[in-house]
Amino acid sequence: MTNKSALITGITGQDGAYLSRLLLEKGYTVHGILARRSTDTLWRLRELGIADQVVLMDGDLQDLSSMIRALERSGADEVYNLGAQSFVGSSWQQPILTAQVDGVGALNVLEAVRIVNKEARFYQASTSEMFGLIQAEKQSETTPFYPRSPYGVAKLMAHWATVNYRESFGMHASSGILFNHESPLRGIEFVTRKVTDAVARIKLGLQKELRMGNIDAKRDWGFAGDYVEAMWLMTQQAQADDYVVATGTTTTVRDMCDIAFEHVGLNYRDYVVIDEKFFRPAEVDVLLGNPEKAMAKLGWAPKTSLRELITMMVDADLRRLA
Ligand code: NAP
Ligand code: F7E
Repeated sequence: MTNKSALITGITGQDGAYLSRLLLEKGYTVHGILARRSTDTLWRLRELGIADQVVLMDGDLQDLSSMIRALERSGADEVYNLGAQSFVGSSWQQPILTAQVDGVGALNVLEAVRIVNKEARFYQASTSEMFGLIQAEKQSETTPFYPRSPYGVAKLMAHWATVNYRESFGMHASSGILFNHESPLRGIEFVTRKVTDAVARIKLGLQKELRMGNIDAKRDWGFAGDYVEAMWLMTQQAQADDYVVATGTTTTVRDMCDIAFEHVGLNYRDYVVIDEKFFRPAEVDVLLGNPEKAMAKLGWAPKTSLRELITMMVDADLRRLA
């Protein structure tokens, strides 16, 4: 057990909830930034039964002063920057907000760490979306980036800011280039959860069809619970570095749908309707990560197959709706 303190931006998100649970289990005092909203955003922390075990502080990634205050008040030894406008589809509608939160926001956290405690270890939630129009069949830490959305562009800024603060100020700043990771706590707008929620509704007679965009897109999907372990392992290393975190297998959205519908004895072809509304101005057709460095240096490995993940999500949605 440790007596360290951690600060998590994005604590109310999918990864924030799983990372909080992991750090609490290890004995950390967990602090989190709560961005002001008119709705209740604590449902994930409640589902994991940890809402009253974390210390929440008002703040916004766009407000440097609130980040400095959070660093001072938490006395954080480790800072995990998970906060973001994380939905790629929305980033074309809100490109400037996305740049401010996902790009400049990360810089605000790096500045707060540099100003308050340069020795604190920093983790940046980078993304496979930075590879976008892929420049290698299997993407690794050395694959050139080619983002295809305002989200990918903003995240690329944050990634390079992390590398730059490591090189300029000797900060322990790591960038985790995580491929898609999902769970029963995934936001409903993302494709896996949209599908598992719809499958549960259709099975229970609450919905008739499922309208989807490009189901030929391919993603390297893993389980968020496995991926937060990689985040923590990065901050425990003697040297900060950048790591791809992925499963090393890729699957079409179509085949993911097939797994989800099949789990409740249905055929996706009977329910999925293609709707132009869900296509993106520029698509990332295929992502496939090479996690060899994370496996070799962090001793990390994914533990959950796509079938296990999707069936876990369908079962969770069936339970919620029942
Ligand atoms: P998520 O569920 O969408 O959570 C995003 C979090 O950011 C929420 O807690 C949200 O708060 C917070 N947030 C949004 N705007 C903010 C602001 N202006 N100030 C402070 N906090 C703000 O995302 P996730 O799936 O957990 O992903 C975690 C991080 O990893 C994100 O940075 C994402 O871009 C990145 N990432 C995700 C994946 C993936 O497949 N999940 C892969 C690679 C990278 P509210 O709850 O109040 O909205
Ligand atoms: O889309 C296609 C869509 O929205 C996956 C974020 O966590 O992972 C996530 O970004 C694919 C895309 O995730 C629908 O066009 C088809 O090709 O679940 P998604 P994403 O865009 O890959 C990365 C790594 C992040 O960093 C992001 O934060 O599925 N697709 N039909 C659809 N997608 C959605 N959402 N809805 C559809 O109806």
